[in-house]
Amino acid sequence: MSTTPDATPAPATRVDAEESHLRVGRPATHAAGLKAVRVSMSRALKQMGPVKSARNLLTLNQVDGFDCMSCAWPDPTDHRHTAEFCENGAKAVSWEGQRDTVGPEFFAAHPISELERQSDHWLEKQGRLTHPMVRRAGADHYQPISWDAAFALVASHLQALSSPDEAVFYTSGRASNEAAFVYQLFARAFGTNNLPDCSNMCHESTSVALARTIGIGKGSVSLQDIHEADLIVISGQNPGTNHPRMLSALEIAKQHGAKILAINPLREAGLLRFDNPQKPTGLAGRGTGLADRYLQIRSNGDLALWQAIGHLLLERGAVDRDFVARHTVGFDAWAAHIRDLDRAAVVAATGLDWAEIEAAAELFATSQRIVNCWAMGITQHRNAVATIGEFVNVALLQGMIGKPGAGLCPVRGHSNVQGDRTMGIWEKVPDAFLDALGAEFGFAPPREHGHDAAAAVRALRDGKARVFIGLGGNFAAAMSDTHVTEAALRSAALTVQISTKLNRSHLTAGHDALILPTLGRTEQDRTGGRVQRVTVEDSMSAVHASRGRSEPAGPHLRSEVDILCGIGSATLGDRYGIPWADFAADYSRIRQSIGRVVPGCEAYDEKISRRGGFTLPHPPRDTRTFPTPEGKAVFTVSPLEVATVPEGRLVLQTIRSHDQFNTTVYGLDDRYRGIRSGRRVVFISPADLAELGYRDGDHVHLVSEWDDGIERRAENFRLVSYDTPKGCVAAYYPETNPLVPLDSQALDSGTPTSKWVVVRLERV
Ligand SMILES: Nc1nc2c(c(=O)[nH]1)N[C@H]1C(S)=C(S)[C@@H](COP(=O)(O)OP(=O)(O)OC[C@H]3O[C@@H](n4cnc5c(=O)[nH]c(N)nc54)[C@H](O)[C@@H]3O)O[C@H]1N2
Ligand SMILES: Nc1nc2c(c(=O)[nH]1)N[C@H]1C(S)=C(S)[C@@H](COP(=O)(O)OP(=O)(O)OC[C@H]3O[C@@H](n4cnc5c(=O)[nH]c(N)nc54)[C@H](O)[C@@H]3O)O[C@H]1N2
Ligand SMILES: [Mo]
Repeated sequence: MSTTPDATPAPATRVDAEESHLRVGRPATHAAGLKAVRVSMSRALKQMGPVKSARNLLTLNQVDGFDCMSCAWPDPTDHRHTAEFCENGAKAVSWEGQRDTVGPEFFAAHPISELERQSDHWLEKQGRLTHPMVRRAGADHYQPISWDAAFALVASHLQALSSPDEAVFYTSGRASNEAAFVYQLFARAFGTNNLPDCSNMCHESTSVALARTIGIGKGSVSLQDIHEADLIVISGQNPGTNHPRMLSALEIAKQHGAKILAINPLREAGLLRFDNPQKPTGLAGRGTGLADRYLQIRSNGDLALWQAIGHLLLERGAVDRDFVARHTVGFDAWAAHIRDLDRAAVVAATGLDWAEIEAAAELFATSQRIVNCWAMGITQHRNAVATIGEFVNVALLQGMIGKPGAGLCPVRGHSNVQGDRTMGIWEKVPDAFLDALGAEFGFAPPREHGHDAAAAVRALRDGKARVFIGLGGNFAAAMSDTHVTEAALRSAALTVQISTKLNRSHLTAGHDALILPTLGRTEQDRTGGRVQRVTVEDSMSAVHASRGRSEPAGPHLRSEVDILCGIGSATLGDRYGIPWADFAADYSRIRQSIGRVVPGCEAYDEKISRRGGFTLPHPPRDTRTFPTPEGKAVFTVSPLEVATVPEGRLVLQTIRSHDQFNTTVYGLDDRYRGIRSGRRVVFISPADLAELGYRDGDHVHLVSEWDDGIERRAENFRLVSYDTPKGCVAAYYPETNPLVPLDSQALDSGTPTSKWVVVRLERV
């Protein structure tokens, strides 16, 4: 066995000083309540001051305000509360609205070699980036640079490449539709489809599975469907933390008599009970019970569980025969496969009793309107695409697509990740999109598929890519195999980060490196001397406008659109006559092109001007038509495999705390799981503690083992005895990303298997 050959400082040196105060208490049994209001108000006041707090929080998610950037959950079209946000939305807004700034003096005082040793929490906490900065090859400091010189530097690096495919254009899912459209146009006019995005690490498995089975890679429900469902299934998702506004929708459904089935290895507080802080009963701490049944499944047991549910439904004839006959293909093969299910294998894979599974199937059999929700606990597994195929199988069996109160509901993460895809941020965008793009702008877009996130790392690592541009996000920390990813970025000729806050990706600079500071969602965008608005799409395909109100964090900030048009113009000049300056001066010009290029967006500028925007077409939802090659929805057959780990090893899932947004660590608490002032914890079952000879409070190193024989390490975690199935442990990301091997990816979608990492513990 060898260790990772890399000079990167070990993450242990990046531990936050506050971590020495780590305290562990009891996990909560309900979410939100008065405490959530207190936390959001105190964060807002501390970071933004009273005036900005009021302005920002009152326009959040209002029809005429800005779209919350904390998740992709939809806004209600009617009955919006004055405060249509949640604790974590308020945290995201406060974080962006922070008054501290990071400008030239900061970078003069702090060399990169010093910043590298700071934690992710510390880095972002320093404040908003205010000036374009450059790090020239060999220097240890970032220095100020003018916008024009920055654009010229990008252009000269891009022009020096021997092929456009040596450039990688990454996008994080906060970029607006306008920015995303301009960005993909630029990449393709430059000559490459290398457009990896955060989706590759997130819901890619969903997009692949749904495109293959129902013909469109998006969910099939509206918010109204959730309200009207009589059974809501929530697998691999922690909405109390990551989509708190979803709890309000669940509360409405419960009041209408819905049942909730939660499927999760951890008993997450937000799935148990909700005290709605927007209602007096919630503030008084009574609230609504949520999950009626809780299947505490073993990690990755979902495929087996859903095969069992399909099997039991078939056995009792709970089948919508008319739907199956009219709208699907492949039923017979699937039914033959599922009939002789190996029950013992199901019990082994899920860790559940057969009786529990039967009771869950009973819920399905007796429900008329079923909505099935899922997130990262499903998508970030090796067999994720197959598992989501099983979700679809069960939905097709019962005819749960394209009827009120029913459907498939992948719950997206980043607030505009779905919109970015619609706008063509996709390394494998369909030819029809490229045809329309080429026709609109008079050029022949490249046809060869580009790199996804993992392929981009490999290309950089192997010297096949030389320039990395990040439109938002924090690729260095978000991507798997931290040491490999960081080294890959460092080997680039140029890295460019278009960002709001300082993060790890600014410190893994290529030979030359640029930080280009941009406006956030909350800020007024006055590009071209007029107040501009942008548009976004939520998890349920609803598109609407977003307009920030607050004063930008500094006078030198530019909007994402403006920056991208600057790069486009500097690099391509007037090649193909793309009107970069006009696009930046008036975003309506971009929307006119979107209207002609993007399917479903005809008359775009007009439709987004309507109150509340519009919803994109979704043929399965709208008319039960399935745009697959077969013209019908497709049952898929997958083998039932029981994933096992070697003796003495554990399966680690890497998750979010209640006090972070992805790699942005707001604070060191995870209130619902009973953790205060620390993040380096491993949640482990009492049975594993006993079997491996440890006690709660012991400290360990985590060592991940993978086929390549390289040992990946993350140092110094406190063991926390926790209610999790035996063999399944959990710890926070991004600290544990050094453990996820780059090549450990979901089949067909390439998503890093962030919820399945085989580890052993080593005593400190
Ligand atoms: N406040 C806040 N909001 C966010 C984010 C954030 O970081 N902070 N991130 C945004 C983004 S980009 C995304 S993608 C979403 C993420 O939203 P989630 O998917 O809710 O995020 P995770 O923390 O990864 O939680 C995964 C859940 O899946 C469960 N799980 C793990 N493995 C399995 C399994 O094998 N089977 C089952 N059934 N369950 C499993 C875990 O116990 C956990 O409850 O949230 C978005 N919203
Ligand atoms: N181990 C493990 N790894 C994971 C996951 C996991 O569950 N486990 N989850 C994966 C998932 S689901 C996702 S989506 C990815 C997230 O990957 P990313 O989207 O790349 O990461 P974020 O942490 O959301 O990016 C944070 C940075 O975005 C910048 N930013 C914030 N707002 C704006 C804005 O308005 N404009 C611009 N231009 N920049 C802005 C700030 O500089 C901030 O530092 O991580 C993935 N990685
Ligand atoms: Mo995500």
